[in-house]
Amino acid sequence: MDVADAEKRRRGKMKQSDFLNLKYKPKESDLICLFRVEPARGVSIKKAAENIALESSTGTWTEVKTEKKYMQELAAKVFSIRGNYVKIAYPSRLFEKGNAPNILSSIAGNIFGMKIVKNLRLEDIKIPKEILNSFYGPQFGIPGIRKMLKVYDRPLLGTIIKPKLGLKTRDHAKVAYEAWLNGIDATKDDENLSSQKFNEFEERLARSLEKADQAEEETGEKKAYLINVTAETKEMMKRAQLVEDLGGKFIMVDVITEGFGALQSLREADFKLAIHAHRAMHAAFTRNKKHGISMLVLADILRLIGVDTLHIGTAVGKLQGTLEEVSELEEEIEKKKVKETKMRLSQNWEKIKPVMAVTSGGLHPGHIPYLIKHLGKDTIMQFGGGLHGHRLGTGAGARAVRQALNATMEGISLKEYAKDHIELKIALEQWNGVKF
Ligand code: CAP
Ligand code: MG
Repeated sequence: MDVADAEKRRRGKMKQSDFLNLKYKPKESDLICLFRVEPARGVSIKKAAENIALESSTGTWTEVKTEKKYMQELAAKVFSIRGNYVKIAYPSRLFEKGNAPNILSSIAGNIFGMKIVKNLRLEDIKIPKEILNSFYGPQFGIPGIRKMLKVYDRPLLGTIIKPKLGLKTRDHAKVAYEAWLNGIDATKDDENLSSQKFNEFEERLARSLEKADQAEEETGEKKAYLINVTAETKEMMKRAQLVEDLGGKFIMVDVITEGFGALQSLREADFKLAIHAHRAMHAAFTRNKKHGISMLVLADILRLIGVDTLHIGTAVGKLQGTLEEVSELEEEIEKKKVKETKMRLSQNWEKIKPVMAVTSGGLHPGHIPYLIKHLGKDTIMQFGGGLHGHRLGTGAGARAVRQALNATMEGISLKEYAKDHIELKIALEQWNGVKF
């Protein structure tokens, strides 16, 4: 082949610079990613950004002979660089519709390990309508959860049965019953309880549902039991089926350790069950502000796949997350339209239902006024230690939680209300000074 021919061929191929076009106007159908990029020493931000775009779409570290001209329209494009913040547009044809792991393998895949970046964080994603439409989204969402529990005008109250591991089944169900009876709407398993020998799934399910029915009859309120179905995928599906067969209405899954593909299988099996998403392990990649994937992105993927309730943090409890971060997360999962900020992209969720935010981790009744003030009423407030640790036990702990909620809803200070509510009084004495 002569030199001119070779040159002609080469012109049909992509160059690294094809992945950077600061004049590019993203199309409605593009998926947009906002990255925070810290290039490696001696590398320009443009070069680093270009490499992120190519590695996460059609390119690799060198031009390859196998490229075809028809692929050019699939290249991701860096279209904005502001300080360390880089926006990249991905044509939606790059992705298989309705395949969450596939999308993540591109936009949150190899790029985090590239030597050309010192640190790289995927801050947010904006999902186009045609990708939104290829997923199920939540089956129940906030309105469905409220309808299920017949609670429309206040936050829902939940508890995690504690100790998190070790209770025998009979005791586990008894603790749940005590909590329901004394004002709690939903009791749930802890993230690391599945079907250990001391508390096996089937028996726990049967006994707890029986106790939930009993509590419903005695209180006249609706009660939910969120049993943890996290397991190997087929086993998880079997467990979910069993919950449906025995008349349960809610399940919980550790969505990160379970995996996005398995979660999709669960959602798309369309059991008549709400899905509570516990996010154990998320902080391994969301906590570092310079590197990894933000919780906002995980929340987007989880809303897309279709969980009904999702942990967002507390701002005041034992686990990391500022009020600003927790509030942004709540907006991301609960609103129909989310506005753009420096750290966040806009999103129109179209027909995808809102996910109810769960605030949990080191909470006690004294936190309720703060939580309602800052996070509003569309939350599930969950108390583990801050309920079962009450000096007078689970029943009193549950009453203290319900009293603190009633006081706040009636606009009365907890201190005032505690004067004639002994359980709340004790809870405040016990925990108001605790610092994390
Ligand atoms: C809370 C909890 C939850 C965390 C999860 C725990 O118990 O059961 O798993 O809230 O964190 O095991 O820590 P306590 P996040 O009420 O006793 O703290 O909501 O941030 O995902
Ligand atoms: Mg837990």
